[in-house]
Amino acid sequence: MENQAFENHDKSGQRKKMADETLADLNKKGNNKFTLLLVGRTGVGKSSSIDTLLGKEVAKVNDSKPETMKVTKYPGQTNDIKYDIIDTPGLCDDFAVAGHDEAYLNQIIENVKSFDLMWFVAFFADTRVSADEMRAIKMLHKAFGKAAWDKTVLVLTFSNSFFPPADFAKKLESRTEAIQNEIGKHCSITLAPAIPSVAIDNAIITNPDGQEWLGELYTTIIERISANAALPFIMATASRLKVEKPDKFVLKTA
Ligand SMILES: Nc1nc2c(ncn2[C@@H]2O[C@H](COP(=O)(O)OP(=O)(O)OP(=O)(O)O)[C@@H](O)[C@H]2O)c(=O)[nH]1
Ligand SMILES: [Mg+2]
Repeated sequence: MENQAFENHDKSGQRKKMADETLADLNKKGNNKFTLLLVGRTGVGKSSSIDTLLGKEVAKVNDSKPETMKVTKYPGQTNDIKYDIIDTPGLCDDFAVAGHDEAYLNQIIENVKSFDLMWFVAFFADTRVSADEMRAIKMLHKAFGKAAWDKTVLVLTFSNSFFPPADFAKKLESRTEAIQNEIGKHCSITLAPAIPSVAIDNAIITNPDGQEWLGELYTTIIERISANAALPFIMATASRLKVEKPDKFVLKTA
């Protein structure tokens, strides 16, 4: 018993040492940060989703409609890793039409020099891609070209608002395809179908199929985030990771 406790203590000591060395190495190389770009209509849960992922309040959760279209940067730091969350309020909303597109596009280009991952956030249960989402997709393509879609994850929120739960998997497929098809109008036909989607619900830890969604969101991010940012992202969330299987890490819920 005593030996076991000693062994566990020793193991965690070794892991801490490894983590410290990795951090020191990232710092030395100046590779200790990442940037996430959030896109989606008002109220779809952009801020809530990022807060759930990082386990703390980063972006302001809003119950009212924002009236300004202003690209906002939320800088943060966890475990010595710096990150920028860039929010694009209004980009996907009706009130942004009527000649403002060009101004907003310039604002995006000016403020978002580069990013490591883009979340395209949309309601899971919606039946179609809205006209304003279509416009936003067009603008994003104009701003970043097809490279943007390589680093995109479709985050489909409010999953438990969907009914009936038995059709969840079918709905996930059709909703994903609809958004991929819209993106596919602008980039290559092979790129769009490869954009992954994750259904989530910020109010409930499971999806309608009973599966916890946070682990899948986490692993999908690791697969899509730019190569340089993967390790900093893992380090920023390391204290919340648990080993589910020898080769599979998942995030502990907050
Ligand atoms: N039930 C449920 N509520 C959610 C979910 N995501 C967000 N909410 C709630 O919906 C409201 C809007 O969430 P936000 O995270 O502020 O949405 P947003 O997309 O950042 O909104 P804007 O910043 O205004 O564009 C808040 O009251 C959240 O608590 C979800 O997946 N399920
Ligand atoms: Mg928000």
